[in-house]
Order: sequence, then structure tokens, then C-alpha cells
Amino acid sequence: MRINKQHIADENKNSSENHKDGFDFLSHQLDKQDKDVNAILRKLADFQVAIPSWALGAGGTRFGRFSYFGEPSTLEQKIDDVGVLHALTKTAGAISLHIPWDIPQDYDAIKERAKINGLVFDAVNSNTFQDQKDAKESYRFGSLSNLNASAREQAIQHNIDVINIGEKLGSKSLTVWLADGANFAGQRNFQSSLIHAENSLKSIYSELPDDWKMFIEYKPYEPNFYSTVIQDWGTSFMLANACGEKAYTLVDLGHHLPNTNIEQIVSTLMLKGKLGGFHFNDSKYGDDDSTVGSVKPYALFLIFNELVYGMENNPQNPDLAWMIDASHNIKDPLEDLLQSLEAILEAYAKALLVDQEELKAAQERNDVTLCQEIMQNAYRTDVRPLLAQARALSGGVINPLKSYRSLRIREGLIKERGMNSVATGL
Ligand code: AFD
Ligand code: MN
Ligand code: MN
Repeated sequence: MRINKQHIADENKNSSENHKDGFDFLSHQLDKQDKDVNAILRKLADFQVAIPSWALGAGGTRFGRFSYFGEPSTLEQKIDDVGVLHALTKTAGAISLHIPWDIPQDYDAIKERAKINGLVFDAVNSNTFQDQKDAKESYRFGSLSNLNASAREQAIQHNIDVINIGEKLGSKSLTVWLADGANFAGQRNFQSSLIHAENSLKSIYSELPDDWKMFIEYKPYEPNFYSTVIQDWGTSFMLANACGEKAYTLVDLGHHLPNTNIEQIVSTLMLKGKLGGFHFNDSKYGDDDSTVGSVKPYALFLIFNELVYGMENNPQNPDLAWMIDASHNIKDPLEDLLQSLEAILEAYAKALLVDQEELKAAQERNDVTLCQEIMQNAYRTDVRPLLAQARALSGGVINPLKSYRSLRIREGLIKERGMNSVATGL
């Protein structure tokens, strides 16, 4: 089902009166605080978040997987699903593919499909955490850090193949996430694992096209439960530096131990010009498990405050690649992604409201109370009318979730694909 201009216009007609009241009130308040509402609206409208092809079906755990009805079972259908998100929000203008789950059969047709939906191809993701059918070597004991040179070479070659696929689609970056590590103490020598991982990453990097970037994710645990080769931002940063200027660290919100100060990591990486990408999700215990902003919305705001500061003050850091990296077990994945997009834009808008000059002055006076007040005043502002206004001005709907339901999108997808379609991926 494709959402057209008429659908959007009809939807907005129903919500426009309420929205206008809310927006007029808020913009009046912000005017009085000397905020440039139009500049904020432009920034919100420009902000594009990539949707990963693996977030469009239901995830699962080792205990089981409950498919969601009408899931996309082909790459074409996944592109259409992101097209729905983008038509409603005008914020999801890119798709990030996972290889080999999403290898295009017909490149021209896939590119055309993306174009019709207003999408570009974001970073391509390699997969050396699962054994592939007919593969010569197994990743049971690691991929880029495997002790067996032939397994390492296979994993390196896979990443090069992924770059080649991405080039045909117009992608400009490769994201590497390594599952490598150890399940048991004493299983592996930490130093040799790291040396192998570094050399393998350098081999991949040497094949990276000039105008590409390589993003290196880190993660403290899972699927290995004793140690992970690239366990934290420091290790990723070190490896990115070892590779060269086109290699960057990627921060995934779900890849931190409890209480890690992620905003400080963001700030440090941007100061050093090495934050390349960002994966949004939220978590209580594990990885990718909750909707963005649903558990720790204030932490998300503090992270955005550093991102905004870095975007304004760190020209040494490149434009960031934003992506939602989520995997949900029971919700309608598209509804979940709509909620995530809203939470991201909300945190961004609030961070844009922080008065940086006032904050700096309060910090210089060591007025700790005022510093906290400045942050919390911004955070406590209900910015949702700004988001709705930015969307409506860009041709999206005022209330995406409400419209998703009233346009009966999921019902349409079930009719098209059936109740029991299954998305490829994990
Ligand atoms: C897993 C990893 C990581 C990665 C994604 C795609 O934890 O976040 O980005 O798979 O490979 O979620
Ligand atoms: Mn990730
Ligand atoms: Mn993850």
C-alpha cells in the first residue's frame, strides 16, 4: 500500500485545528525566549534517520520468535515498509541493508523501488556472526579475529563483497559489528585476538572506496558472554585510528553496561573527530530491546545535547549517520519505528532548545543549580507541536501513529502478504 498526497491531506485536515492551537501556543512561548522557531523547524525537517532492513519484522530470542502479521519477506517489501514510514514522517529517508540477508537480485529494480519511495541507501552492514550455507569456514570461533587465517580471509572477503554491493546501490559506508569474543575465561588470548581483528580491519579498510567511511561498532557482551574483542568505545576508537581517517567509531545505545555515561563518550569522540555513526534504541537489560526513549528519555536528551553541541562546535567531526537499530518481539514493528522516530526528534528538538550561551555562563560561574535548571527547562518543554509542524511543512502527517492506524496500513499489508509472512534476518 502506497500513501499518496490525498491520504496525507485528508489526515491533516482532521488534526489541523488541535495542532494549530498547540503550535501557536508553543511558538509564542519560544518567541518570548528569543528562540528562532523557523531555524528549529528547518533542522527538524532536515534530520533523516535510516531504518535497518532487519527492524521491519519481529525479532526474537533464543527461546523463540513470534512473527508479526504481514511482515515483509522480500527486499522490495522491506523498502516499501520504510516508504510507509517516510511518507508519514518525512524523517525516514534511508534504508540500511544487511548482507547476505538482503542481497538485491535486480539492482536497477531495487534502486527504482527505493527512488519511488523517496529513499536512499545508507550504510551497508556485513554479517560474520552467522555461518552461511556452503561457506568453507565456520565463524564458531570468530571471524576477523579467528585463529585460523582462512576463516579470517573469508570474513575479510565478505566485507569487501558487501562494499561492492553497497557501491552498486549508492551507499557510502560500511558498518562492521563483530560478534567475536570468548564464552569462557581462558578460551582466547586477548592480545592475539585484538591483533588479528586490527589486521583484518586494515585489510578491509584498504579496499574502501575514497568517498566511503567505515564504522566500527563496539559491544561489551552477547553473543559471547565472557569477553568481546571490540568491547568498548576505546577499543573501537583505537582500531579506527589504526585503520585511518575514513574509519570511525559507531555508538549503539544498546551496547553499554548499565550506567555508562554515553553522553560523555559522544562528546569525547566528537572532539576527536571520530564519531561516525549512531544507532538508536533503548534498553533496560540487553541490546536493541526497547523502543527509543521508552526507558531512559532524559539520558537520550543528554546524549542529544552533546550531539547538538558537537555538530555546532566540532567541524573536525563529519556529518553523522543516524540509524535506528532495534529488534522488537511483540509490537507491530512499523508502529514501534514510528514511536522511535518521534522520540529521536523529540530529544533533538529539546536539545536545540538548550541555551548554550546561558549554560556556558552558568558553568563558568559554577552555578550548579542554574546549570541543571537550564537543562531541565529545555527537557520539560513539550516540543511535540514543533515536530508535527516540521512534518506537515515537509509533506508528512501531523500525527503519524494515529494516521498509520486510521489508514489501516497493517491491515493492507496483511491483505497483500498474508498473516504468516516471515521477514528474513535473525
Ligand atoms: C546486532 C548488533 C549490532 C549490529 C546489528 C546489525 O548488536 O547492533 O548493528 O546486529 O549487525 O544488533
Ligand atoms: Mn547496532
Ligand atoms: Mn545492537
